[in-house]
Amino acid sequence: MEQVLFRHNRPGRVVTFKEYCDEGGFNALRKAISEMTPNEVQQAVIDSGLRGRGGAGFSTGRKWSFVPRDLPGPRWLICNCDEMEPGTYKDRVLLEHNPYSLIEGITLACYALGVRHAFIFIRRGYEKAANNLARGLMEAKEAGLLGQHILTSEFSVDIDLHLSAGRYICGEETALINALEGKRPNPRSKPPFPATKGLWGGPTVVNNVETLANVPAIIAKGPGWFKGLARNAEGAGMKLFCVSGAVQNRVCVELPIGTPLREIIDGPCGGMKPGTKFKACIPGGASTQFLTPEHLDVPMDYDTVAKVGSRLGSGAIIIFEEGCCLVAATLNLITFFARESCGWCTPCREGLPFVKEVLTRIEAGGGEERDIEILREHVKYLNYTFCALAPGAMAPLDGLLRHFEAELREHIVQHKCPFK
Ligand code: L3W
Repeated sequence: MEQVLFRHNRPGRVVTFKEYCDEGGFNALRKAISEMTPNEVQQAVIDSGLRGRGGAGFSTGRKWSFVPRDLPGPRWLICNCDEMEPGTYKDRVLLEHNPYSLIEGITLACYALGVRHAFIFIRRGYEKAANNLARGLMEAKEAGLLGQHILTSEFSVDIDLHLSAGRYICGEETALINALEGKRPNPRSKPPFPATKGLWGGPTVVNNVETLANVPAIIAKGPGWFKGLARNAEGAGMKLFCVSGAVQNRVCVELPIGTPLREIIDGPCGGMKPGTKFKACIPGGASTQFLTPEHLDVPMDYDTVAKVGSRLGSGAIIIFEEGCCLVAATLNLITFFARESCGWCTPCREGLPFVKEVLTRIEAGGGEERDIEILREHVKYLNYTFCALAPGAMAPLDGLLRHFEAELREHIVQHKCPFK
């Protein structure tokens, strides 16, 4: 199968700068600088249908187009490598094998946007990925592909690697911007969106690693080719899916967007763990809704997954088997979100620990019938916050209430977890 992001991968080691260049690496940058205007690069990304791979799935080219080009003062690009969504490890796998597609992608994005200074915001725990990037940035600079007068043109850009102290909230774009400014990472209210008012008040684009790493191939081979890689008309391009939970092989694979869930499980994952049966999954990191056996043939693209009530999110699929308690699984996720809340918005700060308390009680057998309504109300009210953390935390709970209310009720009626 054609690979875009994993094309240069070597088993068990990082691709070298020479190998990447020998396989056509940095030719997209050469092509853009010598043959394309910045607007043409942006238009190619719009036409490719590339959507943000960090979780929200927003059109990348459209996001770029929001950046005002006529304002005085600098504008910025930030690559979000603060990957911390539970179950999500795709950007780490990508960068441990190849830092160059990202470096080339960032440089192309800066060319399109007229940005002179970009940052890679990476969590400190991603040591191997950070080392690969640091070396890659040096190699690209020495080869004249980064820094002043790239490929002897008028185009110059610097990329700084910023090691984050690491909290989940730092992956939220406005909290990330505050962190980069040296402030406490509380999210900012949107609008204004970062595209118009972001880092130090300047127009700022924040894109995920996987998103930017796709850009060189789009420029090299064209937007039509990229779009056509998807399995269906709703999708565009490839997607990294990282699968964990009750499958035979827990893998991070690159597949066409729109590949049905069943094929991902039965193919690269080698099926369910022996003796287990699929009960449910969370398709795109912890802040998405449960999918059930009736969704096994759903194509994994942004629009179709949204139509069945969930989100493709980051493409991190967590699989649960029959006999596994989804109340406990949801409690586990809520515990994570409650801990990671920055505490800025009251519904999030107070609501998440309360939801955790209610679910803990139900799981321990002390739940009451009215708890179900209380949980339902919180799914509704925890949407009124600056950022997506609390609404995201409510997604699996909402899914639990929609698809597995009977399981919640069993806990209450039996005064214990029915799976223990
Ligand atoms: C200008 C408009 N820009 C939307 C931009 C906005 C953002 C993007 C999506 O994250 C999920 C969350 C987590 N003018 C705009 C506009 N934009 N309208 O488009 O925006 P939105 O609001 O749909 O989503 P969001 O709040 O940014 C929602 C996940 O994303 N998340 C991401 C973490 C990512 C990493 C990573 O990449 N390493 O950690 C964080 O919350 O799942 O549910 O850029 O500015 N009219």
